[in-house]
Amino acid sequence: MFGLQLGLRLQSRAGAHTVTRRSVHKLASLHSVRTLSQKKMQSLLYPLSELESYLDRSVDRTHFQHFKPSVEDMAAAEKLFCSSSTHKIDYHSSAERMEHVPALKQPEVCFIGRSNVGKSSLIKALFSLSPEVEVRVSKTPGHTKKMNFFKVGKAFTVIDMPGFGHRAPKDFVDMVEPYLYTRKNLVRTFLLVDGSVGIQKVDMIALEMCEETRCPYVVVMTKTDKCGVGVLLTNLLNLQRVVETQTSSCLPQPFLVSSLHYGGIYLLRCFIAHVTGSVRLKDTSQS
Ligand SMILES: Nc1nc2c(ncn2[C@@H]2O[C@H](COP(=O)(O)OP(=O)(O)OP(=O)(O)O)[C@@H](O)[C@H]2O)c(=O)[nH]1
Ligand SMILES: [Mg+2]
Repeated sequence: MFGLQLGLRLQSRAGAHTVTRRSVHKLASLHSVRTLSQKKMQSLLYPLSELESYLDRSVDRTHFQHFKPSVEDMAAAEKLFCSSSTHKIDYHSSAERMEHVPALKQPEVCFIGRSNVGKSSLIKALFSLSPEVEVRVSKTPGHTKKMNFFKVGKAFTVIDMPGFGHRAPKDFVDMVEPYLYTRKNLVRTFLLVDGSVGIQKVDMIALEMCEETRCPYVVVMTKTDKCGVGVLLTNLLNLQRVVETQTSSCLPQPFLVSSLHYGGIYLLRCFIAHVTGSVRLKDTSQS
């Protein structure tokens, strides 16, 4: 296995990913995470750092550290994801064509990926502190049929895209490509890859499309709770090698998330707040 060739030092396959179902729903906020043991807290807040401990010393960790804000920075970012009377988080509209896309001026971030990879679930987890925001998820691939726009106050807009691949809407390309190529206020695209199965051929096509747009994008590995540490590390190192050798606009650090257990959600909230210019990080070395 690729991970093993790189000196992967496997310890326990269980460990950090064991959070009971009953306790999971309480973990939406940083406040609740702070009540956990140091080890559990680390694994939820900084999933990459937690995985690092399984790697042999010889493995280059440079790309594990590009974005590592403090817990205080994450707490500042979290406030943006809490809806209030002065800061409303809400579904705004849906679009099937570029001409239906709303004329919003705020910075935008969009989520793309294979159907069923967990795009809508990830957005739902990001908005879990505002449960009144309705984001529809489904076991059936091809569920999200339109580009769905969610406004986060006056700060930024989040777009849930239909998936590509299996059961994708027929007009997927006509719908999504023009948006990615021409949307002026799009500040980041998040390309989701299933962390439990690793990067697939169809993900590579999406990666190439992201490269062609020349807009900055980030790879997010989803469903990290669905596999053991060994599989996850193998898939992660494989993905990092692809990003390193075949991309120029992609952030070298992938994000790891579990929308079920909230792993990595706090870090991703902070990254979105940062790239949309909604929070200023205290440690200015983060970029
Ligand atoms: N275990 C686990 N399951 C997840 C996670 N994220 C999503 N799922 C499941 O994956 C399935 C698909 O999730 P969605 O969020 O609807 O996927 P999508 O990418 O929006 O799919 P389309 O809209 O069809 O393109 C659902 O059954 C989710 O419950 C995760 O982090 N962990
Ligand atoms: Mg969806």
